[in-house]
Amino acid sequence: MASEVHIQGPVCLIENMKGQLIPNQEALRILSSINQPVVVVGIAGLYCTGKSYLMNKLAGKNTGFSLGSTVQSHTKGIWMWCVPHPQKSDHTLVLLDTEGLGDVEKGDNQNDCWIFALAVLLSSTFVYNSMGAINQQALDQLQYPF
Ligand SMILES: Nc1nc2c(ncn2[C@@H]2O[C@H](COP(=O)(O)OP(=O)(O)OP(=O)(O)O)[C@@H](O)[C@H]2O)c(=O)[nH]1
Ligand SMILES: [Mg+2]
Repeated sequence: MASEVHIQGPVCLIENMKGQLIPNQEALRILSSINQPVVVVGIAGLYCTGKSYLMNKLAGKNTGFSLGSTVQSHTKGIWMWCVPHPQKSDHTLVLLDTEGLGDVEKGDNQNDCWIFALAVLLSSTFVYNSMGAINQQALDQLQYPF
């Protein structure tokens, strides 16, 4: 695969503009330039729950996906980061970080559903990030895309 893909940081894959989800052409070009197997790990969950932080850790980095510093939701749309797979030298790891769900200021449940569903569909391994124990509320929130 082209080494340029690896040296880039995260790029926006799906832009969330005025409630519409639009694929970013540059990100699609990067993806189509990868000519080896990919492992796609996506994450979704409530906003401000450390999703971007965790994905940076999965990339083996402290920085990368932009982190929030307030109580407001931070990541918008779906962001992608292509890094070498830590164990399979002939694979590329594609990390997908998504916009947090349940932001009361945004208040767009339908848009949340689309983001959640896209993350599930795009991922070969999907991480549902929830705070604390997996309780009934966390399970109820899994109804988002269904
Ligand atoms: N020390 C520490 N800080 C964390 C951890 N997880 C998240 N944070 C901090 O919590 C804040 C929010 O984390 P983000 O990763 O931006 O949360 P997010 O779920 O991506 O938020 P949205 O993009 O708004 O959905 C950041 O300042 C992080 O540095 C953690 O496990 N340990
Ligand atoms: Mg985030």
